[in-house]
Amino acid sequence: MTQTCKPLLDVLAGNRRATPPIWLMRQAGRYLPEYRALRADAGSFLDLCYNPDFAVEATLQPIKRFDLDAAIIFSDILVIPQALGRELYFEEGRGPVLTPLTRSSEVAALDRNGMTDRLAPIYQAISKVRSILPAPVSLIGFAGAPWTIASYMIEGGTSRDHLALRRFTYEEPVVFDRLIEELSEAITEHLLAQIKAGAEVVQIFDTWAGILPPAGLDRYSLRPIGTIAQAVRSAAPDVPVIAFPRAVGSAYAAYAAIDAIAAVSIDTGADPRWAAETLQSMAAVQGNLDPAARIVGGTTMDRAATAICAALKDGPHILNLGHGVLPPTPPDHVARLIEVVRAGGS
Ligand code: 1CP
Repeated sequence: MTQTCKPLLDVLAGNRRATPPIWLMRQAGRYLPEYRALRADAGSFLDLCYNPDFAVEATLQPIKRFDLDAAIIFSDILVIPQALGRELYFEEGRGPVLTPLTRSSEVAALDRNGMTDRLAPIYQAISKVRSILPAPVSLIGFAGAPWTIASYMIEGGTSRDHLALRRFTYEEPVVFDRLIEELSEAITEHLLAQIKAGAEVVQIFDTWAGILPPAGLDRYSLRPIGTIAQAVRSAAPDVPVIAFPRAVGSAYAAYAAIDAIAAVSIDTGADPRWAAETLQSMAAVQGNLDPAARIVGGTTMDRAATAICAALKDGPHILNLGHGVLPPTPPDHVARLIEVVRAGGS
């Protein structure tokens, strides 16, 4: 059935549209003055995430301003380790800080009991957003992938070389497998709770997949994401799963080949013509405008967006960025991007 009233769901069902649906990773956030004001009211980033009224407002801000096809619930991938009992806070100018996980006893101590109770404010925010979103706009829930969440847990925050994480996989393979398994269960539970609350699509962010060697990619990214997507499909067959294994090059094809994955989100470095030829027969393709071109705007942005849409026009395509919106993005450029893409249809 063609769901023309919800363009994103239509494309995720495998249909091509004259103009692609549009949403942007990190479409809520610091580049919006109204977000900065809300963030100041909330006090901290985590207060924004865990107060349903604030989270609803942050989710809706980009929808009120721009003609987007989807809202993504305002939250973070790091709520899972926190809900499993790890310490988390956000430091101004530095990003997330977690107590680094180093021992097998700390993996054994991760506690999934009560996790969804601790994350209940997120589900409340989802139900509220769903009840007020305009009918054509789809609501996206999300989670980090096990590998990317494990990265923050082991490194204790953002890392340049991920050496502690990479060493851990070789030095403690059994413990690491256990961690990936535990996170996979937690992620599945969190995604299903978001779906129950009203999420119509879910996206799995594997931001750091691209640092894995081939055997590790298969073991720690592709397989766990496949297992999670399959579990979501079994419990909620109508809810499509988008996978974003960032910077995995030709391995995107292996994700697109997974039946339970409806779309693959490609990063800035992937060639959209290659994606059209290789991926689009297996899955919808989401992407992949360079966030820097979006900051520059003008004809640079217009040309980049038009080229991506042209390359992917013969199959299911969702226009998005290759990675998240960067704080210096002028909001006007977002409005212009949407206008250019919507005008390009044939
Ligand atoms: O106000 C602030 O300072 C908070 C900045 C911020 C925001 C707006 C963080 C901290 N998280 C978010 C929201 C967020 N994070 C969303 C919301 C929905 C949206 O509008 O898209 C989503 C989907 C995320 C996902 C996320 N968080 C990822 C995966 C996607 C990606 O960008 O690669 C990752 C890796 C995180 C961790 C995280 N959260 C925040 C920071 C600063 C970071 C670290 C990023 C890094 O290590 O580079």
